[in-house]
Amino acid sequence: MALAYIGLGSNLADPQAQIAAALAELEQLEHCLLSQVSSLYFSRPMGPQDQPDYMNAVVAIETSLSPIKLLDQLQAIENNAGRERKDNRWGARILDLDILLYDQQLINTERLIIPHYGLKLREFVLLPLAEIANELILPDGDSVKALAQQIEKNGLKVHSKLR
Ligand code: ROI
Repeated sequence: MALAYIGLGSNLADPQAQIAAALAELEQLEHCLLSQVSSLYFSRPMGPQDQPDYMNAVVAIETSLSPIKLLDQLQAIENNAGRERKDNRWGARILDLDILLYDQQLINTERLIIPHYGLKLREFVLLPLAEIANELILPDGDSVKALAQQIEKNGLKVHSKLR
């Protein structure tokens, strides 16, 4: 089994309900065990500011799925939520599920880059990750705890418990 960390984000169509529904779907995934769930965080948009605020969370999943099979499953959940795959990389989204880490693997392909490029730069990823994996060391040797202590909070707030 591998240990993967997944980032969840939403800023459309009742973000809190979207994250809760995604969590329920992650719990049902075959060959996956949802092992940890962060709090739900309220966060200001990174990128264009003319979009609603976000809800974000991070979960840990033990899985026997390969990274690409896991990605397929996550994209199916995004599509079920009504996510449109158009060119809106920096725009509002109903549901975003990103593989942040997959064990200590480094993956750099057209479909998948792991560790996720935003991991160390985004408070709404790093702080929920630190909540559930404060002792984690990234593949490049950086400590999640130290990175989380240093990053600008940018108005990030714990909104509620998910578990
Ligand atoms: N901003 C926040 N706060 N949370 C996100 O999940 C998020 N996702 C994105 C962009 C548009 C970069 N901004 C975000 O994809």
